[in-house]
Amino acid sequence: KEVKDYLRLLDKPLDESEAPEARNSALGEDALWHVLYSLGQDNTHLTERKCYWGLVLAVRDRMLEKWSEVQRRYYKNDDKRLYYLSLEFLPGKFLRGNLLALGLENEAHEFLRERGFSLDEIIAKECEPGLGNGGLGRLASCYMDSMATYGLPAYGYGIRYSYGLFRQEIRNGQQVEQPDNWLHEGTHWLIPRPYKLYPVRFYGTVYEWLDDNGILRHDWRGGDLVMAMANDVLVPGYRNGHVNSVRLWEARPHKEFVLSSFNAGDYIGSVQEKISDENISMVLYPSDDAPEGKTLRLKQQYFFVAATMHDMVRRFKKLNKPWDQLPEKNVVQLNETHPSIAIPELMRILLDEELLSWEEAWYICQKLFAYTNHTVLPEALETWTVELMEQLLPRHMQIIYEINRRFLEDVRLHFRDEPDLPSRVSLITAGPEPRVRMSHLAIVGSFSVNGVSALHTQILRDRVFHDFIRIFPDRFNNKTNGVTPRRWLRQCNVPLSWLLSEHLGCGWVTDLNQLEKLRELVDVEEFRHDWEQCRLTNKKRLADYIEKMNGITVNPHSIFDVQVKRFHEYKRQLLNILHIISLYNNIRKKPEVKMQPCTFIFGGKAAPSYRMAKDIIYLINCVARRVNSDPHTRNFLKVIFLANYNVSLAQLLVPATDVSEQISTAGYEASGTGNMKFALNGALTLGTRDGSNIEIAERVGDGNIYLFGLCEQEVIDLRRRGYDPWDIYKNDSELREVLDMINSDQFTPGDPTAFSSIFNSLLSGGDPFMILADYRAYVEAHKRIAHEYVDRELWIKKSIMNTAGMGFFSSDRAIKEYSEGIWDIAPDV
Ligand code: 8GP
Repeated sequence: KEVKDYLRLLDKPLDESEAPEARNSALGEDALWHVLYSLGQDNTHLTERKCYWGLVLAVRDRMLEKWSEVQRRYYKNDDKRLYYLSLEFLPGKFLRGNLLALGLENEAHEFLRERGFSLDEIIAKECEPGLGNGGLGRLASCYMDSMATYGLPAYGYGIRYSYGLFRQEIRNGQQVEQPDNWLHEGTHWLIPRPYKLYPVRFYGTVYEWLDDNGILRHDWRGGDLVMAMANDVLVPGYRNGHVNSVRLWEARPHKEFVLSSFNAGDYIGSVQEKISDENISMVLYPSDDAPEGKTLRLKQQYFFVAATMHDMVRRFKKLNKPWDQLPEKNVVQLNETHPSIAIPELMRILLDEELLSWEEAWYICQKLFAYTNHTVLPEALETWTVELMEQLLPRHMQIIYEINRRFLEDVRLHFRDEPDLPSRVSLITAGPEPRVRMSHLAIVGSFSVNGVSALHTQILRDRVFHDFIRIFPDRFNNKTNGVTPRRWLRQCNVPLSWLLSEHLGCGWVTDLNQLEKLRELVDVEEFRHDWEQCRLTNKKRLADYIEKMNGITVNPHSIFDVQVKRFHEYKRQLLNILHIISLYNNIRKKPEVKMQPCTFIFGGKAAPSYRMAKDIIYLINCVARRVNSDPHTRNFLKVIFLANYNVSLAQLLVPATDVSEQISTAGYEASGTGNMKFALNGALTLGTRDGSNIEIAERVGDGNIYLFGLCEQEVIDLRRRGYDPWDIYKNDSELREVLDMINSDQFTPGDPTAFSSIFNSLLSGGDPFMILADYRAYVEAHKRIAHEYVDRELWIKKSIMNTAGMGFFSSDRAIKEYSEGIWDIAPDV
């Protein structure tokens, strides 16, 4: 069968029979109605923009109807609700996913076609909300999709940043950050709720008073008030008529103008105050794995947490139930420690506003909150100085002291012969500048603490939170991450989706384990042929994009080897580029040896303040410039850096990738989720035994993945024994040549010190991420890949076996595990 057949059908629903019954009016008619009546524009002369926004509003109408039905049902059925608190969400573009979920893709396509527009082109121009940094935010969005598809009574909560993660440009090889003003033309995907407006307090004073029973009570007053305004984003389930929402808080000034200063003639001063209030939700902090100790960041955290707790308490109060039922009717999942100030905030509400006793309030908190940890990097574990906390949130600091006092008292009682234990587990560090350890607060205040892959959870148990395991043995559990098959297969890989549905039916979209049935097809030659054609179609599409964006022609028959993710030393983009340089040297030295052509593709952003990560981006671009212009090598080797890696670009790259680079130092990557997306789409993983790579290997089979290098224990042992990168430098001449090139002006003519910081970190700096230690094993793995890729039958079989084995990594499975193992909530569909 010709692949063209699949392509012709790109915009058609796979499973029309499952599309929900049509509404009375057609989508197109509604879109036209909205152009006139909602946008206030002439709908007899249509532009692409008008059609887009008209469609958005028509789709939104359909979601709103379902959403309000679903909300009423939650209330009527007295469902237990989940609150998923996350400082980041990375949903990607909305239109295609929403059309798919509602089964409206075909109708939208027809509407546009009749007017001379294309759905693909319109979607290409849709702006992407970058309200997250990377893995953590994208995971939150995959989970929202699965919750809606499973039908869970769930709400996402976060911040409506005016500026998302910066837009990355590459100028002269270097990363340049540009503001991401994603709301510049407004968006109808956000539904503003100007009447859902709550005050949030900062600073101020705590007053004490005695209640009728002689109990000391506290009252936090004064300070600055900022208003939190709700904006809802609707999240439809896949073809199940279920719609949930994510509520994003936007900061609004408490008073339009401060009247006193206004009257005193200080007009600008009073406007200034309004501006500083709005700053709270202005911009997302661009650091992936290192927290910013800035006041504004803590303000953001408390701002969205306070508004969210207010919302939860308001809904609960409508039920007229006693307080001890709060955790029976609600559960709060904290995505990392960023929202963990929710614990003292709820304590404050229960103690100071609802006048519960400490014991009652604490009992409720400990049954309500659950915490997910996403990182073991010590520098990423969040702490705040007591000084800042005391200033900004004086009442919360008092409550944290009291939580800590009671907790440590308990620890002393139960672990009498371990006098050091209390200081190790204390919520507050000792020393001249004491700090609050947010992870300790989250652990002590939650009933569940989970890691995001089997290895990661084991590391939490063995190392990071070892002391807490003994204090709370039942609290720790694993929930291996997952990705949504709707966006990461059905939406991003239309040719393969068609092929799958033709052979397996459409059920895999919501039941990914059905991909297992592919195992029966690996030996069917025609099927393998079609599989390869689908992959080639995707690779050509990516090649076109590269040509357009980077002006470089790449061969779609070359191996597409892709490493896209945030730039961080532990993710080891450096290992990748070192190997590329040595390949380059080899081709130049032995032009007679025929090599399998290879295209190495990089993408990813570096935190603006992360010098080393930015140097690595610069190095990659300098190597790319040299390699791509060298007539001796350019038929065999291309190096591409794609600027501004984001969800949309990932959707283009994932289905076109042959080799997925997942090469972090073992023990550092909590899970990874890119690894799952690539393997699901039939890429072969080249990876270390880190994060969820290990579990991927278990599912796809050792023969269908390229694992290499030191495992976590070996990394620790080698470091303990004493690791000297100079030894490797001396003994490996090929690698030495590469390193010496970096330490010269080979890639930066006239500037021999451009990469000396990289060279020094790898050698005199002790190579903290063991790049040289893993170098040989990495090179050998690449040799195996180049060798096996040529055997097309073998490679395609392996590719199919990858997709076949990835059912487990659906976020649907993960969400089911969370809802049964932690949340104790059931679907309401
Ligand atoms: C990331 C982990 O690095 C990644 O391995 C994992 O797949 C992803 O979370 C989802 O679980 N962690 C973070 O993004 C993270 O910890 N960010 C906060 C520390 C700032």
